[in-house]
Amino acid sequence: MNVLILGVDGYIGWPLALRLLKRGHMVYGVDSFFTRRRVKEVHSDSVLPIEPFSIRNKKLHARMQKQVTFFRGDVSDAKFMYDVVEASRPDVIVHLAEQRSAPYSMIGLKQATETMVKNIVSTLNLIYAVKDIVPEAHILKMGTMGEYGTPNIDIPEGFFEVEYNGRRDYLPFPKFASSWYHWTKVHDSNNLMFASKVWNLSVTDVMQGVVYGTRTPEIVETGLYTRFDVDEVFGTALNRFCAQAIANLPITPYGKGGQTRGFISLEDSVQCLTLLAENPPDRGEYRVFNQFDEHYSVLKLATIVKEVYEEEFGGIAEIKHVENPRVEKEEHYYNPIHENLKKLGFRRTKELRDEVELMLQDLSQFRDKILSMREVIEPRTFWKESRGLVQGEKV
Ligand code: USQ
Repeated sequence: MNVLILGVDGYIGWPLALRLLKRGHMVYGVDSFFTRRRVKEVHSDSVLPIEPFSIRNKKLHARMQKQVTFFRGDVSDAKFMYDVVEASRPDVIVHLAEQRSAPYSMIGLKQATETMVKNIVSTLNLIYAVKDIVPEAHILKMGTMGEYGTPNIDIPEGFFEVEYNGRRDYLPFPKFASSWYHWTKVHDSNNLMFASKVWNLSVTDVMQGVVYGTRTPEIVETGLYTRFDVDEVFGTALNRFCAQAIANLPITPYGKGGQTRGFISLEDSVQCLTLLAENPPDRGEYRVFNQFDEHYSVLKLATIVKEVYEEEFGGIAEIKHVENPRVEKEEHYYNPIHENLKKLGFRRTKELRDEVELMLQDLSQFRDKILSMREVIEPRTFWKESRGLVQGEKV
């Protein structure tokens, strides 16, 4: 297949490109290096070293005799999106090119606006480019489990049967996100569902949980890491906890730590996206997958990291409940259904504790770098304090 990956320089985009190349697909990739720039802006860096894309791609060629056909640009620019789709004529487009940090979107009005515009407009551009150029192509779009929020009932995969005032229907499940970022994904989902109906487009909307991990087999084979963020803006829970443990910094469940989310390893995320790309929906079908392996509370994860670190690395890890910078439930019911990927053949590749041990091993080489980042690791983006219009700032 011709696969176009939007966001090919990212945490998931890069390992996905390696996997699809290995499986014999032609891989086109797009990136504007937005994440690299914004991570710098918050004075942080990827803990695992990553080289500029052109060098990464050259090394990939030297090691795998294959590489990504790369286009540099911003997919919220419609002309650029059309040009790339025209040049690559994809069978499937994997859209990972959105601003993906909830805290970033909550820093202030400027960041909220940037997240809203870039995310929603990029998906709209993709919809139109596919409709006009490759109407049979499959749009494989990264959404998030965070679209659903944490309702006090089970969460189905996108749609559910509902009875109201004596009548029944099969409707989209209500969404209740908890950051501007997560809301952009809700808006994208609505736009995709509508576009699929009007123009008969084939869409897979992936409600993915929090991803963790440092490795996929291709990363190990090529020695070419993917980025790994642990700062409070771009780092995510389990990745941060492992970095905190290895650098002897306190592990930070926010508030009570009962916040429960679906989690999936990087390897399994790549496995799922590959399965979905290779098993497209019917023409005109809009389908939803809840993509995670297991759900855990953040306190449970903090405890697992502490135990693995103490058993395998011989140190002492401290768990410190810090003030929660977010507005979210810290104790709640959580039971999302996740059967559809299993029906396509998804099987977990590693147990969580084994993956945590590998992460700790990989991160142990970069202990000093993590320590030098301690200030940006501590939470400081408080939802309640999100900045409004600042004089002199261009929104
Ligand atoms: N959390 C802590 N301590 C930390 C960091 C986070 O307790 O040091 C808590 C948060 O308060 C939250 C939970 O962990 O309750 C998840 O936070 P996160 O930063 O790991 O993930 P989140 O902000 O939800 O976003 C991440 C990705 C996003 C993706 C989403 C999937 O950045 O791109 O869409 O995970 S999900 O969470 O299922 O919506």
